Amino acid sequence: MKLYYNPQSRAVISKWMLDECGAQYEIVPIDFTKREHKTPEFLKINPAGKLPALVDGDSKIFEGAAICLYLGDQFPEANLAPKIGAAERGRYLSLVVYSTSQLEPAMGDALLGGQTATPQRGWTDFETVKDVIEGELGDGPYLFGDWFTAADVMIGSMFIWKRMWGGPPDRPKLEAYVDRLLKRSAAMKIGG
Ligand SMILES: N[C@@H](CCC(=O)N[C@@H](CS)C(=O)NCC(=O)O)C(=O)O
Repeated sequence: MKLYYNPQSRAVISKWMLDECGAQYEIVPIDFTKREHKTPEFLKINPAGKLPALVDGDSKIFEGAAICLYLGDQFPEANLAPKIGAAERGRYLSLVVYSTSQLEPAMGDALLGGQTATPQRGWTDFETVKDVIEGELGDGPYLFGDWFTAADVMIGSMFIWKRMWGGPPDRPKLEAYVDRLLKRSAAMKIGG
């Protein structure tokens, strides 16, 4: 497997997932300043010209959520994803997709200053998203109780990123979740 990577990009999330899977992989460094992510060769891997991107044999996967879902299924021995047919599968897929479709843009609006949420826009405001995540976390320690899954990689990475970005402390339950995630030996490292 090849992970197209820049340490200052969302590719750090895919790297975290690869490490949790115990995967053997090669890092292909991408220099944004040289626009290596816009070359014709790279656009054949990710037509959107963005990181992360993963190549596994003949499979080319882009979008961080898709990469996480793909790896969760490719490494069943890592036990990071409910199997097809399992009762938890639907909620698992929902949480992974939610991470980039609602959590990430809502967090972006809150931290970077965005438009006011409208019901038609597709994602809500950050406080509502936090209500949802807190509810899904329940008593934890992870989104599926004691079971750490790729949903924790995708949802948790957003809150880890927020802490490292230097945002104000969040709700205690979410900060405690970040503390737990960062104690994992494979935990995401930004800039590493
Ligand atoms: N929704 C995409 C977002 C990808 C994305 O925006 N990546 C940024 C780096 S974090 C990028 O490659 N930016 C360079 C550019 O768009 O030119 C995902 O989750 O994979």
